[in-house]
Amino acid sequence: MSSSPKPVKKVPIHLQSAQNRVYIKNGQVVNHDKTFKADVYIEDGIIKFVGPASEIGVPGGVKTIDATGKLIIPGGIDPHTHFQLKFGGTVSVDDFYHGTKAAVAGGTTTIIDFVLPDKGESLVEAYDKWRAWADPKVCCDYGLHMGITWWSKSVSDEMKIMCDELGVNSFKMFMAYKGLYQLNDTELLETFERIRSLGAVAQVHAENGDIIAKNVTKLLSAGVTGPEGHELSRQEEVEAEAVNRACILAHQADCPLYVVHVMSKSAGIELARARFRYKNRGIYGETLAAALGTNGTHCLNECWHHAAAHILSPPLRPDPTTPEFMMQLLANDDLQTTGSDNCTFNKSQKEIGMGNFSKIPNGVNGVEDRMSIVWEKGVHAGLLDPCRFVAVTSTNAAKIFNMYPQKGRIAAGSDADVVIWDPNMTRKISKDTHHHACDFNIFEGMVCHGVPEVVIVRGRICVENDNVRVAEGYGKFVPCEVRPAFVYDALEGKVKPEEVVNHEEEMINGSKKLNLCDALEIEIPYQEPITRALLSGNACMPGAGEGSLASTPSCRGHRIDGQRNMQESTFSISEELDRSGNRSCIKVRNPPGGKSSGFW
Ligand code: URQ
Ligand code: ZN
Ligand code: ZN
Repeated sequence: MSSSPKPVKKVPIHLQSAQNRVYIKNGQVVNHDKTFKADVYIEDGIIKFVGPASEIGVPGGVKTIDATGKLIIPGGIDPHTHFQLKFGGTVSVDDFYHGTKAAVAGGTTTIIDFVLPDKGESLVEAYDKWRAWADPKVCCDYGLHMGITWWSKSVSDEMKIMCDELGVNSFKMFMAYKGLYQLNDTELLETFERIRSLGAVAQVHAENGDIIAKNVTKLLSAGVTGPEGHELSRQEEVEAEAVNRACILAHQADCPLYVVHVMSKSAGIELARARFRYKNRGIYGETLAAALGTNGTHCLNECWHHAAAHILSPPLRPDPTTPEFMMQLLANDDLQTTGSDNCTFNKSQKEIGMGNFSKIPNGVNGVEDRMSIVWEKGVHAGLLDPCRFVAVTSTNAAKIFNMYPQKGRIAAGSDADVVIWDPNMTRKISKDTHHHACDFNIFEGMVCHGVPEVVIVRGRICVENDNVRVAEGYGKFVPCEVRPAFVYDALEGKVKPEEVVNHEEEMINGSKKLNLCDALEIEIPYQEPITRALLSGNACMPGAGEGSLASTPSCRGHRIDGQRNMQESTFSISEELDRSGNRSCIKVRNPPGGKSSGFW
């Protein structure tokens, strides 16, 4: 073993324009698996060097940034956006320019949007439409998922073209939106089998659309027409049932499944149970900034516009303990990613649903504030460490959709999507200062620790000194190959995912680091079926005390037969919530199949 130190290889630095070359010094690099002090050198949109300053001569004529006291993290990856989506009889106002500008402003440097063909529409034609919309407008790189909104041999055939020729490796099926996008179980099984054969990744919108359709009819005919009817029509168990069913259908088809927008404790538990049942192979879950940063009590607000602005599906839940629970699931690796599902509508657009909550265009903001929300509610709250923050806001999405390590890592050879993150800086969220095109922000007034001080998009400095300077059309489409190793090597048993070993050991000997509630008890507020609530004459808030009278913001009365009676006042969701603060709860004790010290 030579005693003398190896000669340090100097990285040759060619003289080029400073804009192409950025040198970040004195920062703390944070990747999903480790954090370390290092300097970072960027040239021509690629990270060329990560390491000690001694190994790289400080070049002249290069843009140098001092990152003392700051973190150097991979640019955020938001795996779930809907920019300029035609939906609910209108079009979401954040187009691919405003949406990606807002993303970059918040530290996200890659987004993955959804092509959602109309029923009967060719997937390839729909894809071409989305590319034509996005390519000239995007300020950051982007990928595309494909929605399977109808099913036929031709759809199955075109899925192969998406994978082989057009850089799409994931397909989203809907178990809700009956009559619009919803597929039945046979169709779901067939899509899962097709996706498995292509080496792609399945996604589901997991809610039972049949229950929802029935409940919407019952609620409207009983005179419940305001935004408060939205969550009543699709309670937690309606989401949880679909999550469980989707996981079983996918497992039966041996197809990897990514459940999008997991919005409730019940659904999160079902996903965690499936992950444990299948040894973390092939089941992944996403939650949203909305679920982590706010809750469904806003949908009970006396102001119709405020309530309607918080409507998305699956809904925000009225249980105020949901946000922390979802963050704990991310900490436990029971959930893997955070998206935004950014699908914004202005107040005037939301008014389409005035008088009928089922017509309120579904969707909220999130793409700009996602990273700060996760830092505030996760890291600053002591539930996540910085490495886990990077995993759930960037790296895991890159791995699942096969963009890694091009995206999602600070390493030589990776794209120079780099954020200098100030963990101690705070910012106050407001519609008056955000970069969205919409006139509402569901996080209005929230103060978050964790602010992107500098955002570099494939080598271009787009955020610096509180200035957002993006270039429309600078972003590029990121083709995603099939068979992401992170997914398929685990699914096919080629690797034993590390966390499976730790997770199992922790589950068996009870040493699981995080126990969400004391000794296996998880408080799930009981929600009475609306059939009983509505038909009980003096309907009361599901789960509240019997016989309580009140009136909802939208409904001033209904009779036993469900007909609307303008004279009587009926249940008021907000009043019942207040009066029955300690709503009856059911406790989930030892899971079926034996003792566990955390999730099943
Ligand atoms: O369901 C989705 O993900 C799309 C249509 C956006 N809307 C929503 O409420 N999540
Ligand atoms: Zn969805
Ligand atoms: Zn969505």
